[in-house]
Amino acid sequence: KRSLGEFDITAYNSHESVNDYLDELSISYPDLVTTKIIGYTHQNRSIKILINTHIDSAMYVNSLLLAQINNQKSGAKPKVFIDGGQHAREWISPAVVTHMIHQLISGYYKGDDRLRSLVTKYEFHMLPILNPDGYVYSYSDHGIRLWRKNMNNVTTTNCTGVDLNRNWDFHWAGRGGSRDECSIVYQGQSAFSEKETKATSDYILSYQGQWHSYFSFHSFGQLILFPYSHTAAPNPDYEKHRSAAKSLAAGIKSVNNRRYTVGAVGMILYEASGSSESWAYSIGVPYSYTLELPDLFTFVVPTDVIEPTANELLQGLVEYFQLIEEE
Ligand code: ING
Ligand code: ZN
Repeated sequence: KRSLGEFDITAYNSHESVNDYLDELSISYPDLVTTKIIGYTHQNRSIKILINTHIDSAMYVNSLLLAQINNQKSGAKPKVFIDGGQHAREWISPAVVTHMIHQLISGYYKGDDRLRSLVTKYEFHMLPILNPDGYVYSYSDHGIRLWRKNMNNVTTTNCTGVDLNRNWDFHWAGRGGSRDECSIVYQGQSAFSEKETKATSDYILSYQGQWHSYFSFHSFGQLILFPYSHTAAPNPDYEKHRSAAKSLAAGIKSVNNRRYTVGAVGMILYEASGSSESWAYSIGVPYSYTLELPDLFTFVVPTDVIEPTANELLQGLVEYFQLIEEE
């Protein structure tokens, strides 16, 4: 069996080796990270999440005291959910989430103050591959590289699967999804009909009220998108979402000069109902985003884009949290 050092963090890895890597991290750094299986797919693959459970003792005691002073219920750290790989063909997304996990851990041990403060102040719940069956199909020599949906109800090629980002329970079956099984944006038989969206949303709901932010990584387009997605109308927190997104974009740009465009999904992209970020916002996650990673006009991105993208996103997150903390 492969050891930790053998995982190639700069490559596109199989679902199995990403999951093994997460477990190896939790074994090598038990005081920093834990993994959890949050559910199983239609083809019985595990949906695995990694959490930085580490508590810096001084910070933690401080937050408990503060919570007492402010008469709050708990001194728990604000939680941040990051998922990738909701769409099978968008390989850069799981690769970047995995790379960010790697950097957060190695940055922590190397004493990178920037990353240290991130994992000390926030509890990251990171799910690199939300759609394992689709990813495996896209990854396989016998599959279809540009597959988007999951692999529920395998029939003739295009009519297989559900578009997971049209299956969430917020304005499900509104504009931008399809009732046609053979459509690339097939919304499923009902909201949360799919095991992947059901498992992930149940997990998020189990910590309802504790989330600070939700991020879903897709490709491509270099966009930072926020609710609403089912309509072009602005959400009630539009200005707040926009200003936080702008600091995320500024942090990203400061690293490799890559420019991200900021806006509400329904305003700057297209109307798409039943998406994860609008659902997360609807259940009370204060800040919720879909990120469209670098725009090379294709889903097939060379591996040398992975690391710079992870680097700039981490700096983006640093500046994003700073801005929100200052408000
Ligand atoms: N794009 C997204 C999609 O699901 C999107 C765009 C973002 C829709 C947020 C709804 C909400 O169609 C890709 N590339 O998947
Ligand atoms: Zn996508």
